[in-house]
Amino acid sequence: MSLIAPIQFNQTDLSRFSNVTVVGLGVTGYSVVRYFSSQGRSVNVVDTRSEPSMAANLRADYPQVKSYYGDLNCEAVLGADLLVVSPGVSLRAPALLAAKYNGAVIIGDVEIFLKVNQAPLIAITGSNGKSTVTSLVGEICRAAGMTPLVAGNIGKPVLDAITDQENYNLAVLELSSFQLETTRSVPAESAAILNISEDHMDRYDSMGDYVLAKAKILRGANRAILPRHDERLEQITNANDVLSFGLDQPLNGSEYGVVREKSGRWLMQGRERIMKLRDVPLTGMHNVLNVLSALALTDFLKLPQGRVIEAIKSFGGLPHRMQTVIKASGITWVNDSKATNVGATKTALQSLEGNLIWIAGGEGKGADFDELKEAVGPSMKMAILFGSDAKAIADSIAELAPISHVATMKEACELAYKKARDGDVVLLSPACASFDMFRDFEHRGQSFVDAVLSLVNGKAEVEV
Ligand code: UMA
Ligand code: ADP
Repeated sequence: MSLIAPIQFNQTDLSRFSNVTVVGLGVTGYSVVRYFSSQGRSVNVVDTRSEPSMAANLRADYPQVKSYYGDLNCEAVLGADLLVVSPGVSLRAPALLAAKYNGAVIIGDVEIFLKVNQAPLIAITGSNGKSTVTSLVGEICRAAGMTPLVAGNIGKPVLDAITDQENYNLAVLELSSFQLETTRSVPAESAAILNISEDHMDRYDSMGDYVLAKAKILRGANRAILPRHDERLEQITNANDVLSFGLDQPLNGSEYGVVREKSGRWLMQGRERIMKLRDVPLTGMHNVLNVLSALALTDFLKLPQGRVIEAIKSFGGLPHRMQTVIKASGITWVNDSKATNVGATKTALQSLEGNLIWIAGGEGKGADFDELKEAVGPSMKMAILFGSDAKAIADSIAELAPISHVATMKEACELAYKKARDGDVVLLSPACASFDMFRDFEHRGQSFVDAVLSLVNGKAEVEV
């Protein structure tokens, strides 16, 4: 059975459903409960954990909501006519398949949002760069005087904006492949697939399934924003317009790119210069691609260009993405904890100069770490590995760099501190999810920052 099974739900009116069950009680599930409750509707909640993260909030704020914890295989799922499923829950869970067989409709929070949202929509997906581009688009629109809602996979559940009656005149949504699985189509003014590289292979049968989930973002879009020269993506859109971005020269007004002139490199739309590349404050050419895609995504709004450029110039990026923590004794410590897949780490390794000590590992989500080989060169002094897939990474790069295994982030940083010399870069870019050792990527990044600052500021003792 395909994971990307068509969703049967095609009515604006949710009132035809009398038995609504919210599956998963994280931030999404809780926001769905809030939304239905604000409409005077009752729902049930199910979760496989015995004490889900929002259970205490539910008990305090919605004591009337019936909860079923520990197993999805319960009457609330099997007897439901509408299941609103959180992105982290696989649609292949046997209880969900059984409910679907019994006739239940399965949707996600984004599908509900899209039915009630009145504002123009910009939608963004991709394997990497989603949060960076989503935030930048938000900043550009804000600088141009708009009031954007920035929500979705970036961390703010979309329905909260409706429940809280937020005032916005543009919705900028980051959408994950999981969220797109439970969404029928996305009526966006412009929708981007930033890039595709392997991720979440523990949830998809193949890259084809993953690409298809991502491609849903183009279904219903007026304009598709796509990377140039990606054959997989070029053929899957039927949007009215396609704008492309890439690091090569753009040939016409629907292409964004880079041109080298005597005065330096310029970001261009067709033959029109937009801004000098050196005025982009973010490091790495992947971030130039991110800026170009943000320009393409906002093209339809025809915003004042001066404001747009100012917003880009003052965008410092998000924490935990190639963030310099400190430069001390000639050593640069970089936190790239958000690199939760091989593609992001490959980009990080390729964009840094100088000798490198690389800290990586975690839960690999079924990834093929051989992909990293081409990014591991002679400048890598050592790789320090931890977490459940440390051995798999070590197996892939064994002949390319010296490897040390450690048990904790503190040990990793202490070892890097001992080995690093003037001019070296110490990079945390795990290529893995964090949940085997940390709450989330922020917790992992903060553990790195704390350990580094403690070592550099002399608070921690290390035998050198
Ligand atoms: N759960 C089950 N059964 C399962 C799996 C999960 O009951 O088989 C329960 C868990 O016990 C937990 C709840 O579901 O109580 C968690 O739900 P969730 O995993 O959907 O997480 P939320 O807290 O609702 O956060 C989700 C996104 N999480 C995932 O997609 C895994 C957040 O993206 C997103 O910010 C948030 O909605 C708001 O839209 C996080 C993420 O890691 C950052 N996304 C992935 C990524 O970026 O790679 C896709
Ligand atoms: P996402 O929301 O898709 O996870 P982020 O903007 O949070 O994307 O960045 C996640 C990781 O991907 C970081 O390590 C970052 O340095 C890297 N990254 C950002 N943009 C790109 C890109 N265009 N191509 C490859 N890697 C990228």
